[in-house]
Amino acid sequence: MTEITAPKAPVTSDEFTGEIREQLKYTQGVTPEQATAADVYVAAAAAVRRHLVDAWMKTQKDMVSGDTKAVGYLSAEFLMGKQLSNALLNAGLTEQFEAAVKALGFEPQQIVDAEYEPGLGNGGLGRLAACYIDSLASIGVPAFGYGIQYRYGIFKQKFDDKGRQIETPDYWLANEEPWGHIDYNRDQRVSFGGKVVEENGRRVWKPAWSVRAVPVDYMVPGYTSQRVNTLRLWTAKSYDEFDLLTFNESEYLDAVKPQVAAENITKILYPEDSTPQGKALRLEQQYFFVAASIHDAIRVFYPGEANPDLTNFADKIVFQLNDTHPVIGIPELMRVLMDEHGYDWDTAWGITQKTFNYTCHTLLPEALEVWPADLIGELLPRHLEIIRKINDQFVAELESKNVAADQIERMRIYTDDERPSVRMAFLASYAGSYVNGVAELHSELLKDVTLKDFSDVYPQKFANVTNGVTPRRFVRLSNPRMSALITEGLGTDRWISDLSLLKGLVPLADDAEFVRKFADVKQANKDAFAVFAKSHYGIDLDSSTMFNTMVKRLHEYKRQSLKILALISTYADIKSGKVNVDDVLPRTVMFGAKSAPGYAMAKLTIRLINNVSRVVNNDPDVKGKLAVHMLPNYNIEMAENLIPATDLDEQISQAGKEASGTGNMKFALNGALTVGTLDGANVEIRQLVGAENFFLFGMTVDEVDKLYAEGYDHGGSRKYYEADPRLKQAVDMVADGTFSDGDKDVYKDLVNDWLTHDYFMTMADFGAYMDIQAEIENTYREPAKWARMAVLNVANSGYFSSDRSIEDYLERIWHTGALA
Ligand code: 26V
Repeated sequence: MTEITAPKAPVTSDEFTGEIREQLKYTQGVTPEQATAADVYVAAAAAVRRHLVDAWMKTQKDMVSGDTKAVGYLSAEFLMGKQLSNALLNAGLTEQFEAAVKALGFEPQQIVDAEYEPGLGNGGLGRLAACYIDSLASIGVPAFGYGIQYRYGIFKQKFDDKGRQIETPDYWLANEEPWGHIDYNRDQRVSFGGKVVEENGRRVWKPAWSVRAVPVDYMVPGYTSQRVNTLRLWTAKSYDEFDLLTFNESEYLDAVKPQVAAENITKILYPEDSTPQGKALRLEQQYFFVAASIHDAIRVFYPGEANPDLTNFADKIVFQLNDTHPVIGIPELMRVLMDEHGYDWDTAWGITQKTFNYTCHTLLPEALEVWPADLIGELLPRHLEIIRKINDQFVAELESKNVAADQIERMRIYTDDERPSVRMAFLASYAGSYVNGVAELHSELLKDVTLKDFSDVYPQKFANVTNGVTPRRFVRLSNPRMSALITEGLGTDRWISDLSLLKGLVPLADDAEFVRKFADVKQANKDAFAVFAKSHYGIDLDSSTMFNTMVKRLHEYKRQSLKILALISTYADIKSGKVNVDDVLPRTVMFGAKSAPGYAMAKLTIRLINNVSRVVNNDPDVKGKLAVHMLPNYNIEMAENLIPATDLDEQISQAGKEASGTGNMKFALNGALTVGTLDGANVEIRQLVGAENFFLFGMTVDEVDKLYAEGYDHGGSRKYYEADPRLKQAVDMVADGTFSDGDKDVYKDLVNDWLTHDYFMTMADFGAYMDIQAEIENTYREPAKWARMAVLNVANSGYFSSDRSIEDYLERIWHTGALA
């Protein structure tokens, strides 16, 4: 018998219908007859929020009164995705909702579709933060997510008639947003600029201007845990003080300038760029949200105390720094402890060190934030003093440990050169208790390469926590057909909160009936995605072909260009008759990727993909065999629909460059097979699902290093082009205007890079990538074998639940647990 552990129904369908009607009437002011899908959506959201309030309040009360340490997850990005289905699932109200909206004359999907997706993140880093707060609540760990409520999220992507990416603003707050509760009574003052003066032997910061940080609270309900945590996103408001003098001189517009500037702080999410520049506004954003959050934590954990004893602060809350973006919180906590609460340096340092930990999400040294010291000095003069003092203490500590002078020089937090700067990753590595990477390989490389100097001196600080994804959103909700089959196979739905139970599916991989059902589910998901693609993008997909997907941010290191070159090669071979068209495995290749607006090479790659798509899809010679689509505006909703419909997933980054990847986990958990390199979490996925169930190709980290040592990126790639006729033909077709109406100039920067530089070694891995395709196609031609491999991928991927990641953080880094 199937054991059901989902939350018990708190109300009947009729009662819930009544609650929605009430919201429609008293909050929206519309009759059920007048109500549109958007009205019902807002009413349903308000109704489900009411069901969460008691658990939310109890969680907060238990958190403050109990002795379980809370987690403060500081992140500049939370890529939440739509909220309604998730909130309904966790509140145990899904069925009541469906019945209620039908009673009101709507289809549930219409109501879900009325929600506008909040895109408050760039990619994996922001989505990871969202998965982690889901898991914290589901495990019952008291936690705050602290971040920024940007008025404009990640841009919306369109393509122009030449296939180029066009960015349009994402004004996600244009319509009513029923989830966030703005709490004007829990605001914080955040100050900037000015100078530091000496007063009675103390350094006193006299800021020049202040901004009002107002929290917008989002409930984060746990699945079956009866716990509801808080995501507190700060929005900037101006204080009502304006320059009367200027005003009296009747220059009204000048007088309101500071107000406008204040509110600009949270106006826009910065797109992750090809190079992180020292943009003043970005530093303002970072300081704004961490300063507000630190003060908020003190207010929450020492309620009403004028002179709280903050020596136990680190027993109340531990802050996780999600990449370097919140690292300015370190000197801020030092300043708060010393300047606002009177602690001496050493006491403040002891508290600060215990409070912070740092997660690094990259390996590329150029992606680690470095701020010009003069910019910090202008915006946060007191913090710069503190940073310099931390640096002095650090250098003295290294000297006392007899660290060599050149190593000390490399490790400096504050670089004392012509243009001094502050290295945020180094500040975090020194000041925090732990530094962790996000997959085993990544953590090893952090220790051996990126932060080697630090791991030499402080080996005990380094830890690994392999990323994970929430099984609620990315399996249960996004793949209901497969979820039902899993529950049937396991005889329980407890896997939703204990994903390791998927292991129980392993024996079913040899049960022909189960494997057939599994294949049927995949086919149904593909059919459903074809309908989705038609309605959302106006394209026709042939769901009888293999669905081959590559979705992720566009970066050279991820190597979308490897995939596109391989496609061009296949296309050319069919056209030239080199391969018999009847031998070609019919495939639909789908890309989804946004490029940073200022990243020229990435944008050119998007243009190329669009034009390969145009040429291939309009060529009758390959019809029914090959179709290529660049789906616009890749976001969470697209991922939720496309991942369950995918047969083959591409994780083809250059080894040693993708810190972890989380898309790779979502695909494996949804029964897609992976073609991938030994990079990031691919390594662990392959270990767990079995090498025989993973299509591995390409160079290893060591092989990559060896090629660099031989000078590959200074002309070495040309050799591969000359040696492999398939590669030569593909590159030549890009160069000769086949995909640009004969214009040879359009892609010349791309071609030139491939042949002279090719830092990420697309040319060198091309042959291996083409070779593995034959194996993939042969396997796919045996549907039962493919489906069996897919079942084994699902069965062995339970490890990639973000619940497991959070358990690892609790044990290795936070040293705390769930509320009683
Ligand atoms: C920034 C930059 C800017 C300079 C050029 C190259 C580059 C590459 C990456 C980044 C973003 C770094 C932060 C980030 O988003 N990391 C992602 O974090 C995910 C969650 O841990 C992880 O799965 C991805 O592998 C990692 O790229």
